[in-house]
Amino acid sequence: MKKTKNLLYSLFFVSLLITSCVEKQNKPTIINCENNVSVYYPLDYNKSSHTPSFAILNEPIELPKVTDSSFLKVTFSEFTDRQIAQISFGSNVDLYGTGEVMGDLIRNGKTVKLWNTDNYGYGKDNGQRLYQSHPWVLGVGENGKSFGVIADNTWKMEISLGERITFSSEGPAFRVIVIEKETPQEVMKELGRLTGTIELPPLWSLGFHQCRYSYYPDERVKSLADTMRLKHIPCDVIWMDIDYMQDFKIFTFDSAGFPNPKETNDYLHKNDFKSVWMIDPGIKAEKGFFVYDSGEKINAWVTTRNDSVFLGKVWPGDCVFPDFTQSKVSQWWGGLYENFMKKGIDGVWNDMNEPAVFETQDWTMPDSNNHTGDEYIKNDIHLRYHNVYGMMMVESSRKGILKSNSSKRPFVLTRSNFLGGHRYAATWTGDNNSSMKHLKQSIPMSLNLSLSGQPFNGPDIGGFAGNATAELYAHWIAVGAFYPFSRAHSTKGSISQEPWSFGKEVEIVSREALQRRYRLLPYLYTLFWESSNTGMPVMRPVFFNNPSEKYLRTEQENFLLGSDLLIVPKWSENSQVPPGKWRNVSINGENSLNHKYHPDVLIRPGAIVPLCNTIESTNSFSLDTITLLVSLDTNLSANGILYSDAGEGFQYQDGEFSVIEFFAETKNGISTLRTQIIDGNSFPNDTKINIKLILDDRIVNSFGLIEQTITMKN
Ligand code: NBV
Repeated sequence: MKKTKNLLYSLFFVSLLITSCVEKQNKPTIINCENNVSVYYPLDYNKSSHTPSFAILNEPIELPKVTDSSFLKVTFSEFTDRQIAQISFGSNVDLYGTGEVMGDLIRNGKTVKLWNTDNYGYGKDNGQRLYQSHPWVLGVGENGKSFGVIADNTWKMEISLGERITFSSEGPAFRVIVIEKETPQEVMKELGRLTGTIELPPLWSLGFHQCRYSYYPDERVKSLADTMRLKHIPCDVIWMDIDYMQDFKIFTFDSAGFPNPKETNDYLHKNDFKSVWMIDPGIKAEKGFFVYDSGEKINAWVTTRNDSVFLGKVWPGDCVFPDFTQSKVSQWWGGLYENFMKKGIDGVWNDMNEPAVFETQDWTMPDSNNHTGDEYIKNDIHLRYHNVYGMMMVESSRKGILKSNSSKRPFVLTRSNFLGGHRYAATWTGDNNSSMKHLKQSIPMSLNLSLSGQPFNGPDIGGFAGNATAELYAHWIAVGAFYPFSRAHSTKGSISQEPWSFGKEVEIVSREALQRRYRLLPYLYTLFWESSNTGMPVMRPVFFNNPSEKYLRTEQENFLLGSDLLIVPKWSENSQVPPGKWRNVSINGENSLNHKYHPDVLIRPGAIVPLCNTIESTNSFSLDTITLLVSLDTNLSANGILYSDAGEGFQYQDGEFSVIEFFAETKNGISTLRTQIIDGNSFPNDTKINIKLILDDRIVNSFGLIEQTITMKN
């Protein structure tokens, strides 16, 4: 009796608590749109707290009739301190996405904080909040039928993935956009339509990048470049970290270490390298420093709740922070790149843009700080703009860099970003550790970033914090050659982590690994072209091959590069390979099967993959001779595609490109290969083609010219 009474009391108090916390449960207004997109608005939606949308570039187009045929149910509820949107999706759905996260590829049961955080070694909060925020979930049902959900909200938020998807935000009520499609690929393409896709990157940025915190002084940079060439390690880019700056002041050069950056860049260019230099958002608050003085003139800074300029400590000491919510500030910021790029700089690295602020409780600026805004972006507090601070910075950087030289494709790398920010910058996954754990983690992390609309991404190869061992580095470079963004980086004070730092064996592994990447450039570049057209990721989870095969859904060691190559790292333990005869291929003469480090590369049955010759820099990239890896399917046929253009500049927008399709088939023991130029007007018509027809027990080699029908006897 006493027990029942107690239970009744507790029930009474719980319901009291619930009713006092929940102010309203409300029924959304549903707008059905084209392409199976629906937008759900909560009752208290206030447009001005969320527009313009940072994630959405192309607003969904409303349909005249409301159908509400969705199998998903979206509900909103309002608490005193938070706004919640919940999406019920039924059972047996695997969830992915949620951006840059630690943990498994499958996100069911996980909670992620969307609060961009400088998270060294992924140590804070168990890595459950990292440098970027992507309020996006991809759901894949039992038969492959899929959906995607965007919470169109920049305010501080949490996503938890239980029986329902719950977005819980500390800001005002927000809208939810739902995409429903037959396959996950279709969902990704729709995400690409709504958020926009990447711009075609310069070809050189798909090469290998060598970085360290920091190569100093310029002579060390030059000797690094010399060693790369001397040892024939394929490499395109050398990176300058903060120590090139004078007293960490952005847009300046250390007079002792980098007295003549133009000459350093000329040297790199002469040796077929490009250079990328770092720019942080924190500006030393020092009268007489030209960046500070010019920003001061236009009141460019983020202010405190009391309207005084906010000062925060970063590398140079007390700093001010550009307030990118004002267009005049973005333009001023973009303009700073003009003289900078004139020093022969090819690309820019925006770091610390969460923004990271030292000696503060949460390593960033206060939520209550003020962003002035203008007629486009509303004045509001930092809690609203924190997650898009990095995105606004890279948008301004990219536009400024493009303006400084409108005939070159800008390359910007960013640490912080937001859903949709792929339009402006490629990304790396911040300060990982030199550990096997983080090498393995890099695959699901890059995959979920890719599934969150960020195709151009990769981690620090070798690991940033701590010291790599020979074993770790060899494994990492061997797999890292297949990341969409392939850059080795390491921190100050760690041992050297160049391809030759761990002895002869690892040097050879590194060379071979990067030779594999460089030979795959025609295929890789075609994938980036596809991504820039459709939003499809470059690096894809294995289940993309066959979304209705449940056993592929958890695979997070192997991954697909495009749809035709499966990368199987040597450390993978439970390799799940899609159905059909995926054949092991040698990309550059190597035999991965008997190799300790090189991942196996398996080609999809029915695929034709184009390769170029072995090169050490994309400066020597040419399609005068190509090699086609041909793997027939059970119908004894295969096809493939190759996109090519100048690899730089924008002439491709005026037709200076080509798209070629290849078809192979075998009939009565005779195989034929046909090529067809299907678009564009700039393919060299005397391209020589080497064909490698990969059969179960041997490879049949043949050759011919483009546009000829080539026959071979099996
Ligand atoms: O600029 C120095 C580093 C950089 O190398 C790294 O890649 C960034 O993630 N930066 C962070 C600041 C300090 C790190 C300890």
